[in-house]
Amino acid sequence: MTSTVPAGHRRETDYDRHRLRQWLAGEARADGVSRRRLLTLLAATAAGTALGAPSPAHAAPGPIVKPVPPEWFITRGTNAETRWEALRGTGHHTPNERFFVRNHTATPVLDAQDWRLRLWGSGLRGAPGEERPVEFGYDDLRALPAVTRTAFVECAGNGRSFYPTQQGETVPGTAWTLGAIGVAHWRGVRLSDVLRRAGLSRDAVDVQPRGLDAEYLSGGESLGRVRRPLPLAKALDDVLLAYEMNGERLPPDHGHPVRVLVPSWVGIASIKWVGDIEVSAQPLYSPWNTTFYRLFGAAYPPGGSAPLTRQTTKSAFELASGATFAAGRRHVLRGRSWSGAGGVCRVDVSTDGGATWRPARLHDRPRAGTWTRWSVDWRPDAPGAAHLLARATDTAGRTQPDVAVPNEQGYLFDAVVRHPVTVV
Ligand SMILES: Nc1nc2c(c(=O)[nH]1)N[C@H]1C(S)=C(S)[C@@H](COP(=O)(O)O)O[C@H]1N2
Ligand SMILES: [Mo]
Repeated sequence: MTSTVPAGHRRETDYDRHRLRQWLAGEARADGVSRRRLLTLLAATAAGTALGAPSPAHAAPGPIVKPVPPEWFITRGTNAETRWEALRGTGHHTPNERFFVRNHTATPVLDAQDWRLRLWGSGLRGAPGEERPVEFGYDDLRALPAVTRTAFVECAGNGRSFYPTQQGETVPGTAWTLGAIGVAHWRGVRLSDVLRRAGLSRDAVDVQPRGLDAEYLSGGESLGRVRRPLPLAKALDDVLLAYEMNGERLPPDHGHPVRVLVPSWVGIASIKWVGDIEVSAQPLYSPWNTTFYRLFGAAYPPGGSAPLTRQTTKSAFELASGATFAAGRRHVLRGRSWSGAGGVCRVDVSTDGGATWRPARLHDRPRAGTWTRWSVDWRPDAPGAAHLLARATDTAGRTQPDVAVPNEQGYLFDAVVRHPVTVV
């Protein structure tokens, strides 16, 4: 299938502007933007081509603070993708040094002692218009009951490059292979504890955390600081405000001093460097749940799907693309599979391009929100090119398909990936 993006919108900035208009139209209908404000924003967008220069806030030394050596990472603009071969032998949790980074702009370096988290909005108790904001410092959070959880953070665009390479579909955005995921052991406080202490009203429906990183420019237009609404039901369920990652203070690139951690959901929900949380008695909208992180395309309603929530199911080999294997020897192929709908409880592997399949040995108990490691033996007999495939099934009964249903922005690729290798 070809992209349904109109031909005039193929350039990314045009495309973003097109989407911004759709977003504004949708939000206007949803009563969020007055007609006058809408016209002002559209006029600014039309003039937006002149606004390409980065603002001083974007002029940091680099978008990422930690070293991103080429043996561990593929850098992609302001982002760094983890190489799957760099996960070999790393255990269940991804070391912080090797964890992928997805930055809309650049990592801000913040001091925990100066940091404040402000909760505000119509979903807090108080007379209408007089809801009082509540602030927490870093030490206030550390004094609350601590909880820990193993969970992945995975970008909704992980696997995007396989839409073009396996399915012939053109999609804009970062061309991730499968390395926009990492699993960590997080420590922090429950968002529900903080919301209750702030005085949650019975009318609250949405909460919207916002990052302290710079405003995000798209097509020359500022979309404001990165923020995305969470329905209250999820916010009260298993969401953390995390201050530790794998037993260390949260590193700058992953949200120091505090990030939101939304288990099993698309990575954009896990707002880094959180500075404030709007608690609202009305549904909230931001470009990150309207323009972006919805599915648009032939298979979806004209206004797009509902905002993305859970991740799909994927599998990856702990191998470089094009890895070589000696013919006539026994090799152990290792990989990991994960899903946003439950633990992965079955993985089938093919070493002959999908002709025959056999079950892999699983090395983790299937658990929701994290991956299952697996292995199979392989003794290739003839030299030549080959494709390795892995197909996961989760405890909710979902199995990876052969083809992913396409969407214009290339989110949620879930099909079985063909991993090229060479037998020598
Ligand atoms: N404030 C802020 N939070 C953010 C982002 C961002 O750019 N700014 N990127 C989001 C996206 S798209 C993803 S996939 C994850 C990536 O988390 P990581 O960089 O710790 O791997 O963070 C999310 N939280
Ligand atoms: Mo992401």
